[in-house]
Amino acid sequence: MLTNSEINSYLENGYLIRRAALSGPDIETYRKAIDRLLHKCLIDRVHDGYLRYIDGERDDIWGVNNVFHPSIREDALVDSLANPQILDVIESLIGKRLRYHLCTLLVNSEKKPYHINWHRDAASDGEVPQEVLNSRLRSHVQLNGALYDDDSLYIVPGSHCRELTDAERSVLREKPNEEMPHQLVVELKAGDIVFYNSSILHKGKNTNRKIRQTLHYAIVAITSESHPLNPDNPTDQEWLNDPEFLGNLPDRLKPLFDNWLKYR
Ligand SMILES: O=C(O)CCC(=O)C(=O)O
Repeated sequence: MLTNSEINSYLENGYLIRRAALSGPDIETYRKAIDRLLHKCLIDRVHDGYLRYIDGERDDIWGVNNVFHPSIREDALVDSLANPQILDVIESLIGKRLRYHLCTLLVNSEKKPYHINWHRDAASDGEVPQEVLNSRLRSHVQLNGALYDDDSLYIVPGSHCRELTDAERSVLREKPNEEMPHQLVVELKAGDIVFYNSSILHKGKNTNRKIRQTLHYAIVAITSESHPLNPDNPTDQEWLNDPEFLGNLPDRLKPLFDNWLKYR
């Protein structure tokens, strides 16, 4: 699926952009599913606890967590995780033994600017020891799949595999959403997908509320170091045990959710 040069570029830079990965019909199908899902969240007010609120206040959102939850689930979005343009790429990057980790939707806020601080996903202050960063090079893949043109994700290429520089540390401590040395705005057209290592320094910014519907998924690799029943995983997703959900998954996704149960 990927060339060696694409894989090496991902490992070296911490991200890989696949242009026009999603077809026009897929984009249309996913957008419609998201419109229905947002209606359930914002008008019917189901699934409140999983909304990503701007500034923690409950009047505007920038995303929805756990979009496979039965109260809002849309089959088209479940299927999107099995899209070969997503799953084949993830397999090329981290192997075929995979475990579900997160399925989120990122959207534009309606009233307030969206601007979150620079961070690494596992450490909001960015401080992660070198050996841990080394161990995460192929431990997982995160992605943003744009259904509308999206320039909200900012990254520092190459920062996933090294500790912070003094200049980065001072931005994180003193002005944590301002310009970072060597920052790159990830410019995605509708249908483009960026795959990235979530240890990369990154932030989100959409201060003028430009329309955004972006799939935000993460999958982890099962390795010899994976722990059965990992206690770090969220425990509030009992719905993922639902036999109806598990029984109706696309075949390619079944092992990912079986492994979620085994290695949780
Ligand atoms: O808006 C984005 O693309 C960044 C999201 C992000 O950093 C996060 O979910 O931790």
